[in-house]
Amino acid sequence: MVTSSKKFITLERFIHEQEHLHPAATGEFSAILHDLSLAAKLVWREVSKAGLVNILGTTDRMNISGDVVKKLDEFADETIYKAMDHGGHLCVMASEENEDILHIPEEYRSGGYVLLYDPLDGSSNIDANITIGSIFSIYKRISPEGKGTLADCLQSGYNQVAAGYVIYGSSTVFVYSTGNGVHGFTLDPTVGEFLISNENIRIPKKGKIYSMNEGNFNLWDKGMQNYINYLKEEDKATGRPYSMRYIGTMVADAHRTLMYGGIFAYPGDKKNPEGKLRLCYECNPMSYIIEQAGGRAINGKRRILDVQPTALHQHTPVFLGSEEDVKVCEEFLQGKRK
Ligand code: AHM
Ligand code: MG
Repeated sequence: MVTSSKKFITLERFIHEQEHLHPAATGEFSAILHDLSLAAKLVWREVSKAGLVNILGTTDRMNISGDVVKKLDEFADETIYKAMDHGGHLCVMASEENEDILHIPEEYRSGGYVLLYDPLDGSSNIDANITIGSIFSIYKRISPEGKGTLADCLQSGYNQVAAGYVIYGSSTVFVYSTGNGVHGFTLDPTVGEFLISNENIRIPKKGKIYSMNEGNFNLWDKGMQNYINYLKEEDKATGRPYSMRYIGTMVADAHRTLMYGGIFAYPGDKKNPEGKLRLCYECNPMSYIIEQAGGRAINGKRRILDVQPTALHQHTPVFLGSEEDVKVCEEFLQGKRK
């Protein structure tokens, strides 16, 4: 018999094995991750059909079975909510697509956890068939019981008990961490399972790629401009000039940064001093993953995960990636280097 060293471990089994590392675990938390992986498959199924909608016949936003065709981001938003609302493990949710917190329907039990999610990140890329993703973040509730509250959702990122994302790219990958390393699972669509593909991902200490919307260069402050000019200078010892890669989907740009190293940023600028990305839905979960993989994530002044959110949809500048790259960037932002 030919044997191979490859392990076929499903996400489901991996989650159970991780649960056994914590003797006090109730299984509640594992159940949330299971439900999320189901939501990811349902969203993937729709995302992968996106380009076919016109071919399969839709008129006036009605599909062939007579249902109204929803925008993909609305579909993803509802799908994730519905996959998660009845498990009995969550007390409240909040989604980037909704202004207010989302309560668990009265008929279902409330649990001990809180879920925040960005259902479809990079949605402006959908029509061009460019990679998009979903992002999630899980906290323990701080309210004592009953319905979850806004305060449950407005916790600092360091309180996250798990975070992750799903990237719908050339393959679909589910990446998550529960504070015990970062693990990636690739969807095998033929069996409908996420199989382990990247166990214990570590971000390189330093990379050679920078990723940001440089079209905003003239709106950035001097420190940021100096940093970009520095990255473009030639210097063999520090591997410059760096390459620039920018997809415009945070999930994809952050995932590449996680795998290859370097830096991803969305700085504040003259028009939007707090940048474009959201602290609770995008920056906290991504910062958690990057830190768990050995990287660094700051808002220019401090660690992202230490920021106390004051509003669900608040924005924050973000600089994340390889430890060394983010440190050098920070020195430029703080005027220590010019
Ligand atoms: P979205 O959540 O509406 O898709 O917007 C967020 C996206 C991020 O994925 C990405 O990093 C950023 O917007 C790109 O913005 P820009 O087009 O300004 O570069
Ligand atoms: Mg987004």
